[in-house]
Amino acid sequence: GPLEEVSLPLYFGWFLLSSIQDKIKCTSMDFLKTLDTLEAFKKHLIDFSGKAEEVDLEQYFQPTGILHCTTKFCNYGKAEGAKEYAEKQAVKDFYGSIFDLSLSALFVTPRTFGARVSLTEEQLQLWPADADAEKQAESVPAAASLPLGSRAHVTLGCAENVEPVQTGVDLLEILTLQQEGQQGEQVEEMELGTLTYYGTGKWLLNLREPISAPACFSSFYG
Ligand code: ACK
Repeated sequence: GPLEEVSLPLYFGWFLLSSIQDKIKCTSMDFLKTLDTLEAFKKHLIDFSGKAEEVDLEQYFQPTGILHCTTKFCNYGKAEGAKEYAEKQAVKDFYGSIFDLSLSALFVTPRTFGARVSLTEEQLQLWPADADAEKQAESVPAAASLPLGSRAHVTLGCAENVEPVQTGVDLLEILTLQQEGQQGEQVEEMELGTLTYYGTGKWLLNLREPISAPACFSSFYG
């Protein structure tokens, strides 16, 4: 009946606790502010504005709501593998549990701003192995050969008219370049870590100290 049809959420994921949300928002805004002032960034401004004009990155990226790391996008049951995922033993067992997520990098592209999440073995039990979330990113074919959980991220902001689903795609693109052996151009040692440029507006800051973020495994209905 209609009730069953809406019993699956829009997505499952880890929802960052509010105390750490504020800290991450501060850290990420500081990063954008600094990135904006770097000569190396200014040199590649055309990737962002189509012109060599200044952009205010803090304005450029719109916040996208509660900070979270999606494990499975279910689309209320319409997404492939949604029901199977919801019935996984690990999903039932860990529902409502608190985890420590490790945010290991920040990345910026002309479309999205996000944090890479490095999952532990335990956390990978909640990653959809069957539907293989990596392969859902059809626009990144080579991503299929990346390790499970490579797509794990927290969306921090999106450019105008860009959907949050793009953040994971952008991360996979960067990781695919790394896997193909592209070193990128190490442009700067920042306080937070090493900043690398991967071309066409793709920037990655590997955090010297990963940010440990407590998060609750749950679901979002909207
Ligand atoms: O930022 P996100 O991870 O990207 O969190 C949102 C959340 O689900 C609600 O929209 C993510 N999302 C949307 N569509 C998909 C999809 N097809 N595959 C994986 N994640 C998706 C989006």
